[in-house]
Amino acid sequence: MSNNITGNEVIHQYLRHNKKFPHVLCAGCGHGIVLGTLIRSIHSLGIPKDDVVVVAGIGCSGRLAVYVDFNTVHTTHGRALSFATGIKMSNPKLNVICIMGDGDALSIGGNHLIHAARRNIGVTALVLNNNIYGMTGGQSSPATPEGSTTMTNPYGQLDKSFDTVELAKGAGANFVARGTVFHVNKLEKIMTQAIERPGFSLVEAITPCHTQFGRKNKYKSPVDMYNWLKKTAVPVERYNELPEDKRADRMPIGVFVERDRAGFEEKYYAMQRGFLKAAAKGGK
Ligand SMILES: Cc1ncc(C[n+]2csc(CCOP(=O)(O)OP(=O)(O)O)c2C)c(N)n1
Ligand code: SF4
Repeated sequence: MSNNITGNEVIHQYLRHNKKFPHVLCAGCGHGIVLGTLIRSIHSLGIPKDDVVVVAGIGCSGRLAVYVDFNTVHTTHGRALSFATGIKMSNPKLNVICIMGDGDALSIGGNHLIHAARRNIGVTALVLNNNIYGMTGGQSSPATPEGSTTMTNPYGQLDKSFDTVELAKGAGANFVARGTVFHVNKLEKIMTQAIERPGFSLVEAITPCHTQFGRKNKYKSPVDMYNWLKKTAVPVERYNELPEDKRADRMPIGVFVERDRAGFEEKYYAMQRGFLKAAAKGGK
């Protein structure tokens, strides 16, 4: 894979051109930007395609796995992290990257997310948060903001939404970050750091779904949604200095946690080596 190319040429080297296109994403969808960012991160790290496994659940976000020429698994809704855990355990040398929507990761797959973070399995989890179930027609997800309108909450969402970053922090992930598809260079940097770090890394990528979320709320066009990201997102360092009353409509982005706990697979194989050594010496 040549490193002397730039821009779109990089992305084109990693796509399954002859098999899976045209893609299914709506015009203005942010998911493609996340995929481009992921490809550029992997390219900049110089990781060979064969050493990457992309595991995705079901959803518009889940479709991303089928477009890229890595080892890919397009698996069941909510179970991407279970498959990813198995793959990482069977071959820890692989870079295993999970792509999940907010419905996929926080609702049906929420339990897997908590425990993957707690276990600190060496997987990079990308949560593509568009605040809605995009593929199935705009049902509320656990990331749908309180008060917003959706197909299943036409009079306004009453539940408080999950804060993905706080959830992953609390569950014990080694690396937790948030970016947006508007701040694409920052997102790429974050993703690169996430892939490099051992143990469980979670990147929440805020990505607009105008089709199912935006137009039911105050965003008349996809451009309005990107402007919303531009206006709302603030680097976490600046956010922390804001007085409480100025934080309400702002969303911190950046890196929230960088820990150095050994990944589960590292601990498991170290334990196994210990047993084998003891057995070779005639012990138990
Ligand atoms: C076990 C199971 N339950 C439900 C579905 C239906 N389903 C497919 S995609 C989806 C939601 C997708 O939303 P999200 O994960 O947020 O991804 P997005 O489409 O927004 O990218 C649902 C409920 C399914 N395919 N499998
Ligand atoms: S429905 Fe939403 S998430 Fe799905 S492709 Fe369209 S804009 Fe993207």
